[in-house]
Amino acid sequence: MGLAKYAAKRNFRKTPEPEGRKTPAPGPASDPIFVVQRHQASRLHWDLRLEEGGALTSWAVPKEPRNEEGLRRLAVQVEDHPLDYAEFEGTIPEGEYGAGTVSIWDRGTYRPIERTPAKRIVELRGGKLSGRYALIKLKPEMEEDRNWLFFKLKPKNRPESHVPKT
Ligand SMILES: [Mn+2]
Repeated sequence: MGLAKYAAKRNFRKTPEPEGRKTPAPGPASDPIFVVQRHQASRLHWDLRLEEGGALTSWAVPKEPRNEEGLRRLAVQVEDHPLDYAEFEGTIPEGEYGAGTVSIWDRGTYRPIERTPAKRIVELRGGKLSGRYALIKLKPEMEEDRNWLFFKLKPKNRPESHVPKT
């Protein structure tokens, strides 16, 4: 998606949000990160962001995400954010895009399991969210449709559970 939309929506003389110019160099073979930011804007929501290809692919989740299998949350894809947005906490002033308070609700690394234009399967390793999660686009045939579902998957049977006890 690129970061042009992110920059176009914001006036960096007025918002404390990162401009996203610097690209933090990750260590060798480091796992990608994820963050969930609680955003008390005109409507409270949680912003889920996954590091993908040098930026943060982002979804706004209107209800608090839960670490509970099968509990589905609507997740509306929004513009990609720069990587350093993962560190951002603060107040976006009144009148600016996304005006309100942003705080980090959860963060960690994740393991990408599956990635298509309409699907993500990830193993999140956060403080609140941990385990395998799915993001599924509701209308994959409609490129402009932004609605996805976000939910936790049941854990896979461990291979050792099939080994007969001796
Ligand atoms: Mn937001």
